[in-house]
Amino acid sequence: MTQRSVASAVCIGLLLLSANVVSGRTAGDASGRERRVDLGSGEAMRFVWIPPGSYVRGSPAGEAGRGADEGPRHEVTLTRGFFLGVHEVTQAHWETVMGRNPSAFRYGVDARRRPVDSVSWEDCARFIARLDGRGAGRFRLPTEAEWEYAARAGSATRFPWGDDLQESETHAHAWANSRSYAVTHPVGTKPANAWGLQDMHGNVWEWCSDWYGPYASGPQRDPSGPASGTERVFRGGSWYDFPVSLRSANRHRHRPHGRYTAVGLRLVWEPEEKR
Ligand SMILES: [Ca+2]
Repeated sequence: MTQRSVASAVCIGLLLLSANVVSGRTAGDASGRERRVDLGSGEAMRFVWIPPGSYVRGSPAGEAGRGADEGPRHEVTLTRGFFLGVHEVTQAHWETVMGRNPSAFRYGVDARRRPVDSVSWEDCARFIARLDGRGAGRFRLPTEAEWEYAARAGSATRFPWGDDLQESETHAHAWANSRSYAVTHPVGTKPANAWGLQDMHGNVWEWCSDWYGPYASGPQRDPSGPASGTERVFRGGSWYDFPVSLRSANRHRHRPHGRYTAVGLRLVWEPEEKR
């Protein structure tokens, strides 16, 4: 390809991307709660608007399976709403943006619709930087507080579908051990929560933006975790974990360079225009 034809191809690519951005800004459901951001190559991400509000973060002392780091419970107020991915980032999304697919579960006819796995927190930062350069708005990981707010979707029980003490209902709502057959599954094949989000629980854990640290006591506004740390938070449990790890309040973490077959991500999208 000559230099001129490369330049032409880049221009055409930019025009196509521009068209995609326009469709990203206009496509959505009638209420405007859901939006679609095209990535090119026929791939798109869906986002749903999560309104601002308050909730009680953490678990009560008596919650079955509780970890000590889930308290003290405290009220969190999120003063700003945000667009959160309806689904985990898929292998197709990742490959479209990064040009490669690092997933352990990349084989099989449905692999491209499965969540990307084996991506570190640092890999996610690189993915987001590349997405940000596409002119379709800005992207980021949710804060841990945003993640739990969205996962609970107004619920205060162990899981958004109830306390499920026998954990017999979990598998109707989420991909978890021992009904996941030890693999990830295409996103969006389990029911959505009350706010339209799927697979918040199970399939893959989801990196959050926060450093891991103990909760402070007392009400908090827009918390974003400690200023520094050694491990980053991920949430929600996975195909590998038994249902108890899928509880809304459960917290887990690892060093930011760690890659795990049970950990992926979900994005927040910040469109350029003001709402
Ligand atoms: Ca998940």
